[in-house]
Amino acid sequence: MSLKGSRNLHKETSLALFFYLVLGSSLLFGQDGSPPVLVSLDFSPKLVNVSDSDQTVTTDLRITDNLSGVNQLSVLFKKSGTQTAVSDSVTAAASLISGDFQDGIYRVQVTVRRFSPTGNWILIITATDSVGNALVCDATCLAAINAPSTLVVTAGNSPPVVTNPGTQSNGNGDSVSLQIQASDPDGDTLTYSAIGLPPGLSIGSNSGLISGTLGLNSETYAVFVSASDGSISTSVNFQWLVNVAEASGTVLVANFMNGNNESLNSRVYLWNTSESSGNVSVRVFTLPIRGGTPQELTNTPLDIRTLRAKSAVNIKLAEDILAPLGIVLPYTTDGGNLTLEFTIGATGVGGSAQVFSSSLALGTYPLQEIPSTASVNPTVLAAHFMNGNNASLNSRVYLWNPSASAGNITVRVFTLPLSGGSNQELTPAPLSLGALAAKSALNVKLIEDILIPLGIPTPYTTDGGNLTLEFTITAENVRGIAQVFSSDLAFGTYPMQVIQ
Ligand SMILES: [Ca+2]
Ligand SMILES: [Ca+2]
Repeated sequence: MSLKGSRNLHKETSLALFFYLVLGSSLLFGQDGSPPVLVSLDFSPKLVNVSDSDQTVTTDLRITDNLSGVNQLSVLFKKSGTQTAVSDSVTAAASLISGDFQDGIYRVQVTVRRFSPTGNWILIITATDSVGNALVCDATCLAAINAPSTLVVTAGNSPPVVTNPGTQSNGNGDSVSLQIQASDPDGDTLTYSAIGLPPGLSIGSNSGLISGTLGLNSETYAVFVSASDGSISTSVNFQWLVNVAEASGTVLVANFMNGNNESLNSRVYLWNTSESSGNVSVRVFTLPIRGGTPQELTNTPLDIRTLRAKSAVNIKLAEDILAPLGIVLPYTTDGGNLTLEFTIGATGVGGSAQVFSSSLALGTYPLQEIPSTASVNPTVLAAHFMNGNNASLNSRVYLWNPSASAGNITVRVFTLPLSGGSNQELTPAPLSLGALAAKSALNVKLIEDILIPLGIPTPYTTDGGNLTLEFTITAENVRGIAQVFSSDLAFGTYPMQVIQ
């Protein structure tokens, strides 16, 4: 066979193969046995608020079908776990916006009615071709093509969500640009505001961008940033250190009320939250009643031990602290009350302390976290008394001034009405309680030191006898701690609070 003949034979074979494949496949696939295939999908919005009106959700999807083409298409959103659903079933012709029924882009809109149940609504797509082959695509199938499957239905106004940027640290003269990250679940437009920013910085009310150039002040600032949706605002607070090294020691304060007796097994549990180890030391202070002289019982901080990163230690008050300091037990001055200030000398530590006395429920308090870097001046401390304003209940507030300078204490007294009641201040002007020395504690009697001088008849019985007190300590860089105690009321005893 010639070369030419061989080439012709090859051409004929190829042609035969071509016809075989084309005709054969027509015969083989002459019946449409395949359901439509969902290629891609998206819907918008992903969250609807049904408080005020019906809400429309628009779904765009691309579907292919071999051979007969898409005929019917249904988009259904169903509240998970219920029968509640909204859907729109349309003919493909009505919703085809581009392409054809074998490869087309479709748009389907559903209406979520006002007052619909809130929660997550799951999307289900069904599509049928012209001969009845059906596709059903739910969350699993949608996930397989990276398509969304959950519609969030909400009602009412949700507050903005603001991400706390955490402690900021800059040098003098730095140029600053910090974007506050916030969003609103309802899609409301947010406006931003800030208080306490270091001089030179400001926040864009529409952008949430904090920018500017820092001055030469070396200080720690307590910054409060708020984002408002027009009716509700959400705030975050963080510290801004300008030319100040981050705190290397955390200060934790614990009060012992008559719990310094060895038999009471009084302890402090400390937790080092840092990733680095730190040296634990303690200073011991008296806790005198008003008029008494507060003083420190340690000449220098007492070293206790090194605390490893992410570690806890169980410190015995009598054996580990008071005995080594030569303090005779039990300590009976000032009603036997003591305040202890622990410092963990680790990097970037935020610590926790818990006080425990085995025989005294009132000696047990929840974990406390008290930042050592302080900047707010003055400090406001709030304390609540529930029916604890009777003289026989021996109600008191223990105050601690952690500042290195003395501060004047004032108090304002407010009612604590039930919801619906009107609240009011019972003090015509803040009542002065005198000065609190640096690093000192004070035991303030509610009845004798506050209510009687204010001329408030006791026991106070309006509003169920409940009162709120706001203490202010005017001192440098103070952060304060208040603890409420009523001897006969377990519920009158509260942990120390740190309130910036
Ligand atoms: Ca088909
Ligand atoms: Ca909102």
